Amino acid sequence: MKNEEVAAKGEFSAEVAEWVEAFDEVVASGRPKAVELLEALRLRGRETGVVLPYRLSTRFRNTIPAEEELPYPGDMEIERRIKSLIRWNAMAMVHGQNKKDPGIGGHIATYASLATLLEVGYSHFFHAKYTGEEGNELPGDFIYFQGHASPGVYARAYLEGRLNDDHLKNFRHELRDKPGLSSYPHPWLMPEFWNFPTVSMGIGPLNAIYQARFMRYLENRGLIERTPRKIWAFVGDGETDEVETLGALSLGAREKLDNLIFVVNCNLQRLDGPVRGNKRIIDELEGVFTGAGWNVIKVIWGRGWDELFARDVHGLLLKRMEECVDGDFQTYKAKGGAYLRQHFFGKYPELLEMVKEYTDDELIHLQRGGHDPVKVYNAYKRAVEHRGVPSVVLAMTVKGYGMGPAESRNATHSEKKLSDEGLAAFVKRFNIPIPEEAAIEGTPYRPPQDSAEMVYMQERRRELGGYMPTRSKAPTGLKAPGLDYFSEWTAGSNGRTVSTTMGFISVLRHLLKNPEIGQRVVPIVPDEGRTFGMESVIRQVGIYAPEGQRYTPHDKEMLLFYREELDGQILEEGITEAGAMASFTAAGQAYSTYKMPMIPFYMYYSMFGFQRTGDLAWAFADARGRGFMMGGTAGRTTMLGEGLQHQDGHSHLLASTIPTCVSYDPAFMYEMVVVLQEGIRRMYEKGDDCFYYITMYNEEYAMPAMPEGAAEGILKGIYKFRAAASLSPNAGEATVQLFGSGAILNEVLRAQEILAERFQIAADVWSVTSYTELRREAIATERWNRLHPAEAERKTYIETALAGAKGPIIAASDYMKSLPDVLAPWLQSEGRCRLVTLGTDGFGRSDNRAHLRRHFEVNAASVVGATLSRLAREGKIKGKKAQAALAELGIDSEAKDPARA
Ligand SMILES: Cc1ncc(C[n+]2csc(CCOP(=O)(O)OP(=O)(O)O)c2C)c(N)n1
Ligand SMILES: [Mg+2]
Repeated sequence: MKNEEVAAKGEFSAEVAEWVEAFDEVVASGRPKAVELLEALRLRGRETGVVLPYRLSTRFRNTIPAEEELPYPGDMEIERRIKSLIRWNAMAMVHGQNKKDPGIGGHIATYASLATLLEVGYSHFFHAKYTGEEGNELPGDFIYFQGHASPGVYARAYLEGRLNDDHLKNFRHELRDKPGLSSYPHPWLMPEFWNFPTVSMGIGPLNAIYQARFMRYLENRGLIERTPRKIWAFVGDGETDEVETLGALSLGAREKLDNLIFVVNCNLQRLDGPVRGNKRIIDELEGVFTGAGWNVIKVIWGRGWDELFARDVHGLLLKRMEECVDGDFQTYKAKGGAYLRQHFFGKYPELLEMVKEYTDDELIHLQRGGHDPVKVYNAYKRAVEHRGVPSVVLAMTVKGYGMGPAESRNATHSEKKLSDEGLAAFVKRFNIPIPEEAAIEGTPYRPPQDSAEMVYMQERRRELGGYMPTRSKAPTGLKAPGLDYFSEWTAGSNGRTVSTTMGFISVLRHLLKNPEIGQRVVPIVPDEGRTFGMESVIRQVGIYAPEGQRYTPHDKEMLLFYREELDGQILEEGITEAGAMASFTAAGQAYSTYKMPMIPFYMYYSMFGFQRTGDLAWAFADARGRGFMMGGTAGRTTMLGEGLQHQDGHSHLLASTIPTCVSYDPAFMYEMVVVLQEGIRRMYEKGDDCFYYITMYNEEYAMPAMPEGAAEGILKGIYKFRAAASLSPNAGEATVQLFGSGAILNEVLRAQEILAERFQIAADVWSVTSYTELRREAIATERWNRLHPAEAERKTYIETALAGAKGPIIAASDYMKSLPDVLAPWLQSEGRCRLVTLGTDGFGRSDNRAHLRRHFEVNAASVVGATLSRLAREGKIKGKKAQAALAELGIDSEAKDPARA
């Protein structure tokens, strides 16, 4: 730029213009030199006290200047054809289905905006495999797709021949005789296709970050080879409002995750309207990602604008763009070329002049960057090659691109079908060779296999290692240790008092040493390692730290110092249960994604588990995740002191809502190791797609030895722990049954003694390890009975287990009453429910266990009181006698109901 031109801009004085001209000359001699000069000036400025205001966003234009772009390596014309065919088939699939089955739904506008961003990836970047230097095969990339763009992913798979017409016909018709396509990415429903559930917004991006981290973890631990593979996460701009999307960005830069690429599809719209009508989402995201230390690549304008920018010597075009907010950009797209000319260019006569040779149609077809393969290619190439930190591509697109009048309108998101004319226009615009009637019917179209576009498309995928996504169902192939491996815990603690948490940590240490599976164990903890007594584990296997330990820990002289290692085995997440769940997810899927079965044990405050990150647990199940969630400091009355926020009385109910979550509430260590052994066997030897939730308490008591033959009952959910007769030989047959779970089993055992000694009532005590498993078995049996009325009725396990056990059943646990109540249908006698449930409904309090258990009415006295009260109702003892006994037991019959207090 000439000096006088600069001055003519009116932005600079003549003196400054001279400096600018000198700078331009430096730029002309080479950009690195110019960077060096600016850096030197910045430093000099700081020394002299001249500091510029700090800004995290740059001008509203592409990060990569046009002159630095590399030419496109593919055949753009053929790729455009392929993209048009995919656009059509996605549209035909959704449209056709809604015509046949009104209201079945599906999204097309999102894929319409995403097509180029995905297709450039499919043609040039997404590796299903890599080839190593010796021609050896290396594993491929992971892709997290925007969930509701799945019609486009299916449409490509259809063109590729992986899906057929029946699949397309059965999009959102999963329950028909032919194979169906699930609405969104669900590995549970399409286990050979989808890898990562993403449609609950925010979960995909969060999981992608921790996936990238877990990949490095496996590499640094030497379990997998370091390869060039990438993790691509496609994210909606509206989706960035979810805290999960942006909340973990800093981990990416901190751990130098240059294997991670985010592509944010900035179509400026979400469901109800613009993402940032009054601002620009791209500026905001640039600031956020830059601040988090990511490499940001903005792709705002397509090639059509390059020429205008080149002519924009006065910087007026950029200025005009920066005057606009996203709401304006949407309006321009929606209203067409004439409006754009009048309202955008028309503001400045120079701009109007600049476009005087453009027709209105040409103006409106000046593309946004996310629809220009050249711009997208260059951005991806930079992202892939960037080293040291993750990259984000912020690509501006149009929601509903190509959908004619629906483009850019707020209603686009819910556009499931175009009008008949719209469909006819679509096939015309995108040159799909089918008759108009077929278009109106939403008929898919696949060109002959030997057509140029099909040959090209197959060739590109061959080159990049095959089709994507594909999910591997690799066998797990681990051998679980037998129960004898856990004999230290099945033998009991010999009177020594321990908690199940302490016990579990010792089991964990033992498992970490196991020659077969020790290396596969992944302890995960969100800053509660010390709460659970993990110091010894930290010493034993170290905390994973990609930079090792760059400082001398202050407790270095201690035996159990804070040890961080490059190949440390523990994932100490810091205070993020969501992040820890994401690590758990990456590890729990590793048997499929890395063909490397890993056994995560995620230990956390049980109150901050399903309650806080329930949707991540749901996605974990959908992803066929395997592993152990270990809910520590469990039980509303066993977790003393902390009070309302920490005392968990419902995680077992929440766990029961997830179909593949197998949950247990063990009281004793032998129960826990029986469950752990079976869990490892089922998930890692047998290959069941399930995961385990086990609660751990911090109350210390003596652990008994495992009674003979208890294992089956422990796993099914119930077994008799102490019969009345074994308490006192002349007790006679029990007339009452007591159920206890977790730490509350001890209260129940004391109640059994009080009933025998003070009231001469013989009661059997049962340990209920899982109400949820018992119920699942019972409803399955009942369903069978319902569907086979002509056959002999089958008995549920709970009924079989209790056969011959007489009298009312008093159940107590540290969880809500609705947990034992799930068995009520199978615990009836003569038209009355035998079950009396005690539980911890209501908000917690800060106090000690004795007071908490009295308050929630789950202590031994309350179990005795409930028994006597029930016997009185059954006419077995006098009501007055029972009432007096309650008083003697210290029970205040007029106390406030804890469920409402
Ligand atoms: C947690 C969650 N909340 C709400 C939704 C419903 N939903 C589906 S798509 C969508 C809008 C998405 O907007 P954006 O992220 O900008 O994606 P676009 O379709 O514009 O590409 C919403 C709210 C969801 N899927 N997940
Ligand atoms: Mg959007």
